[in-house]
Amino acid sequence: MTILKSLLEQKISEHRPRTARLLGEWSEVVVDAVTIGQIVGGARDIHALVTDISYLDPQEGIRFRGKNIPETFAALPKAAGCEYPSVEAFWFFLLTGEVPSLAQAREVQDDLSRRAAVPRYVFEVLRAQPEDTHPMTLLSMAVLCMQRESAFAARHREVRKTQYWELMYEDCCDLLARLPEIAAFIYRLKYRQGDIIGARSDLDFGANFAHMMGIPRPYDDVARMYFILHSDHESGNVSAHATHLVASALSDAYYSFSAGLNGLAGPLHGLANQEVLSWILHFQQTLGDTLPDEDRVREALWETLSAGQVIPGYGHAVLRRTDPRYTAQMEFCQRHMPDDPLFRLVNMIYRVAPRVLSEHGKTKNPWPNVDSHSGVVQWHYGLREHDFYTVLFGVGRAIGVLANIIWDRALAYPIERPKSVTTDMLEAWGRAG
Ligand code: AMX
Repeated sequence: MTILKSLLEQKISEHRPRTARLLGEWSEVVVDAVTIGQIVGGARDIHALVTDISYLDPQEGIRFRGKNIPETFAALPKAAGCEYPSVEAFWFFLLTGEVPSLAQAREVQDDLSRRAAVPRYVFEVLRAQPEDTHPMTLLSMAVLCMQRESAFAARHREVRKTQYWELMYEDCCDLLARLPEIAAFIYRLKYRQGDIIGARSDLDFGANFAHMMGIPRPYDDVARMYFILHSDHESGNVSAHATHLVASALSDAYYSFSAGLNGLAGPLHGLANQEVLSWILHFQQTLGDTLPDEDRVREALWETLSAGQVIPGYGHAVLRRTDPRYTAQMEFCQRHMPDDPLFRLVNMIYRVAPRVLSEHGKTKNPWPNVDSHSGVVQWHYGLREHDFYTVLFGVGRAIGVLANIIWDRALAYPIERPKSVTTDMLEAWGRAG
């Protein structure tokens, strides 16, 4: 058994009594009240889910296992010559809450490498799709068609409920390990005339992805940074919640993650990074190469708002400050590409947009989210096909949501089934005050 799996087993057995106590002693303790506004308004802010993988503070942003983004990057081990920790080190950290040594991260890398071979039929399924199929549809399809490989689906009836997590763990590791090759295949099939670059088993997750994309250094570090930043944002966002919801029916990791990807493909969620870039490029085209002044940016923002559109990359359902995932990418750009014209334009928009959105007066959060920066970095390193950007988000998101569903099975969380009511009922409660 790997060190990761045996440590995870230990952590799970230490954690189980805590869940048992919550259910046994404190089950009836009231945590939250629910208003009509929340019932009609997308369950916003209702405290109704539990996860220990990450927590999103509205002011401070995300913490992974208690560490904010700079602390996470500083704490996790980095291989020689790398600016960012490996995805493998981060996977170990998300699953166990412990910072691995470089050797432990390397063991995860070897384990994932052994699992990484993508079945041939996946490529055949992808090649058979019409040329204009969206890359997110291809990614979700690739994940879904591997469902026949699921160890959980095949064997969960043969084991005790307390062992379900082990089968889920096997599926999640297999699935995660295959994603870089599947994503890079989709990219090169669609945008590089099918000129596929084979995987290398000696490289870590980020470096292997960069290699298969055909993009030189420092894109390996861009990939590591990007996947870690996009991994998890607690449990209520659409992709995490959809994955958890589907898994709660004892559906396996393939069914569950494919569902999460379908949610990520929505323009109000993951697809926003594609939309941001289209919006900025359109804006740049109308202005030419020169950096516009603040008045011109303000005018363009108002044009979008007056047309009844949202400013993509701004606003958030939970956050009420600049997203630290935005800041982390901005800092990367300051170090590696300070003079990039698109980066300078994004900075200019950042100076103006929060004030415009505040004057517009609708959004509860006028500050940028992660998506308003991610496309700029990708564009700079030559990845200019922006309908691919949500695939990158999806590969990163897998790390968080798959860690979550392993723990869901370990703690035997039941099938999710909130109660719905009718409009008549709400009106009656409304009238009664
Ligand atoms: N531009 C213009 N209007 C905005 C806005 C923006 N960026 N963000 C929110 N609003 C509007 C909403 O459309 C809503 O208007 P309505 O009352 O007419 O329907 C009003 O402000 C109140 O919305 P909110 O409570 O502040 O936000 P929300 O929780 O309902 O939605 C989000 C959050 C992210 C969907 C929204 O801010 C948005 O559409 N942003 C642009 C798209 C985007 O960047 N999405 C990516 C989010 C991060 C991610 O998941 N990857």
